[in-house]
Amino acid sequence: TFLLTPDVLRGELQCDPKRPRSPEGHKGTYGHVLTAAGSRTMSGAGLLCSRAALRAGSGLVTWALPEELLLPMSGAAPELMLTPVEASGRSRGVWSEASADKLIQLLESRDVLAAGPGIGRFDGDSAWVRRLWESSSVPLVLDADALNALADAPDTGKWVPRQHDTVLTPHPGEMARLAGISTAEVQRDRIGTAVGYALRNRVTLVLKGSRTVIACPDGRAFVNVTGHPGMATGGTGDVLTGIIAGLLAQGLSGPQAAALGVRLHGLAGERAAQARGHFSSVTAGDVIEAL
Ligand code: NPW
Ligand code: AMP
Ligand code: MG
Repeated sequence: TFLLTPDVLRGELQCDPKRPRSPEGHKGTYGHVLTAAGSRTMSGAGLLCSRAALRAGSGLVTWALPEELLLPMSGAAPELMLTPVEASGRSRGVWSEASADKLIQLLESRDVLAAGPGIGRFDGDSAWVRRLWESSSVPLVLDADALNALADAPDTGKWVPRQHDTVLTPHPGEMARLAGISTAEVQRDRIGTAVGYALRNRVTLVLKGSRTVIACPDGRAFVNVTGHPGMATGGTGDVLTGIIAGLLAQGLSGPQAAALGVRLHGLAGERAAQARGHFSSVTAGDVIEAL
């Protein structure tokens, strides 16, 4: 277990926090993120996640959202491309199991999928997440409702193992659902819980909260020291998901993107607090702007 300092990022994780860009690079060089996020009552989660992926440096970002949100969200961030996923009839404005097929098809020309923020719960959602887990051949970041679906899914041990990086970003409540223990038990042993889950499931596990833990599939753990309690505000987790996806799109590995993303997210929160004058006033949108 390491404290996550710039030296540890460079040495242990072989990740240069000031990664240079090639002068020859173009938007295709820096990856294309697909975000699957937002629903009728939580469109903001999708917008924050998608904008954060752009701000983290991804060349292109396409936001997949329920068809009902397409018009209301067009123009909300002109840099984003929007693509509707099927959500018709009774379930307009929300996600359905059929959305997974559309996402798999969209991933044929995208480099990373970030799924979960603001999606909500729906019937059959564990089948949806299994389809993404087994059939997407790109790095995956799962957060929020994608994690709740994963927690509900039966027989995850029998799923086809993923050949690409998988990053899970639970807060302690989501971690408790994933591990089948209480939130208090998670908080009593944050490092042990995160490392145990990462090792058993061969994923990078980001256990959020004060002193976020990044646990790698090889058993190493990193403890972040940036950020502040002002970041305990709606939408900051959705922003982190977008940042990690944006870094994966630029070629970082799961552990590198998770560790650098968590550190930068906290530093951006600190800058936003300076700009606002008090940390209690920081909002998730401020964190994106401070990046
Ligand atoms: P308690 O109460 O302490 O037992 P949920 P959510 C726990 C979307 N959003 N330390 C805590 O449990 C998300 O993306 C949309 C300890 C808490 O009550 C999701 O899709 C927004 N415990 C959806 O909302 C902005 C902690 O977990 C419970 C903890 C639901 O996500 C907001 C809450 O977890 C939001 O991002 C900590 N640090 N953190 C938008 N603008 O569209 C959490 N807990 O039930 O999973 O609800 O996180 O609000
Ligand atoms: P979520 O609960 O998914 O919205 O994520 C909340 C984000 O804010 C995560 O990145 C947490 O690590 C961060 N956060 C929440 N509370 C604190 C805290 N007390 N100190 C530092 N960061 C926090
Ligand atoms: Mg969240």
